[in-house]
Amino acid sequence: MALPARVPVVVIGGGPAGLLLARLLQLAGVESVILERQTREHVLGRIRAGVLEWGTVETLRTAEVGERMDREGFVHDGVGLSFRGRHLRIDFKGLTGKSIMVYGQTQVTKDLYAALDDAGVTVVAEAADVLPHDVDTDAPYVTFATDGTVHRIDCAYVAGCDGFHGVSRTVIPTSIARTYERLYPFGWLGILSETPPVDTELIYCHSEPGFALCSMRHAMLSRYYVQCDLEDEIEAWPDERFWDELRPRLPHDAADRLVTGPSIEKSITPLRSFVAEPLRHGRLLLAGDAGHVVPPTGAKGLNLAVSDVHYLAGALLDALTTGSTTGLDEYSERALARVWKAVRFSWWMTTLLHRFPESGEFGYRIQEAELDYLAGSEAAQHALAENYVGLPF
Ligand code: FAS
Ligand code: PHB
Repeated sequence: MALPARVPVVVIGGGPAGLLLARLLQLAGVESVILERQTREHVLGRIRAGVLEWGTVETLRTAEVGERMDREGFVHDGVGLSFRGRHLRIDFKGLTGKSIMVYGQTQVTKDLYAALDDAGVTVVAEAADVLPHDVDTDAPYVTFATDGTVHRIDCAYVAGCDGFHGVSRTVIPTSIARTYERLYPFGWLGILSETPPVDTELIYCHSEPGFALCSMRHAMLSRYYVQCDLEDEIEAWPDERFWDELRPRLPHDAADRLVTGPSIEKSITPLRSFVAEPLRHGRLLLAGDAGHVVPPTGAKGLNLAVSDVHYLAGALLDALTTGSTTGLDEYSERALARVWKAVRFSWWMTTLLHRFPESGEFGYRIQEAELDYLAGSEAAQHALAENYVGLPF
């Protein structure tokens, strides 16, 4: 692969954030190179988010990668919350005028890769030892190795889109970087099964045994999650145990409709809230999970990556085409303002719906009281709805 010696932007990370940023830059005529640590098969094999906020839908359409999403995605006008045998529907459309799109992150990633390939954007897979250099100067560069050969690419800016475990955040001096974190005392065990979903919309379940979520990818592909112990190993969860654990957490009608089948994917995800500040250091900009992580309860992770990139793409284009760095100077504060509101919402949904061992029965009854209040308050439902469909970019 012939690599350029210099490009305006080097993007570290070929997940949704890095791919979308490179796409928006390319559509504006700005060249970039994406350096991805894993193989493309590995990236596309990840099963992650399933819900797109409407701002994300519109951004993907702007990036000219929304055609398959519009054809194969499912527009949902609400979600269900179940608790104490009740089923409360939050009417997004009626309350906010907005909907969500159910379309897997895997498909979003596939669509972005296809568009970047068609446009001839350089995506280096299996890039090892990626490292940004001199990001606090006007001449940053990035080194990495492929097939044992070390390469260097000079650039004007480095976009750190390499996720929570990436390298980009580590080059910000500890004297400058501030981090905020909350670890939750449980994880999510998720499965995919080629079975019909239990309902036409998602159901978030609060129950004595613990949290569960019923989601889907299409009419014959269901996505389920149950709250599990942090120490749980996937080997201790044969399919039969999963279904036996899921069923009692569902509302009775959904439990009666549940169609079980072999899992085609099964994984355990730890839950954390994490924010790194600032999202900029010199000519290094962080976007997506490289800068923040949320528990998936609010379906915000992927959507925050999109809003970060929405802000960052505009700021980079201003700097590269007009020389104005105002957008870059404001990027971190602007992105973090939206990030923290989504971190709060994700924390709130998680604390509302999961069993917290240390909170005991009092904590469980408080959760039921809050759900009962939600059921009786249009104002409370409106607040949940406007956060879930996505606050304005
Ligand atoms: P990503 O982590 O997706 O992408 C970063 C990329 O950088 C990866 O491809 C990685 O291989 C690469 N990389 C890392 N280090 C590198 C290095 N040193 N050099 C080069 N490349 C490097 N969100 C939801 O909304 N709902 C969910 O249900 C949900 N489930 C999740 C389950 C799991 C297991 C995880 C980890 C996350 C989940 N998320 C979920 C959040 C997830 O969707 C993220 O928010 C989303 O992937 C963010 O996209 P990126 O910022 O691009 O980060
Ligand atoms: C999913 O479908 O994977 C999904 C949906 C909503 C969430 C988390 C995950 O909050």
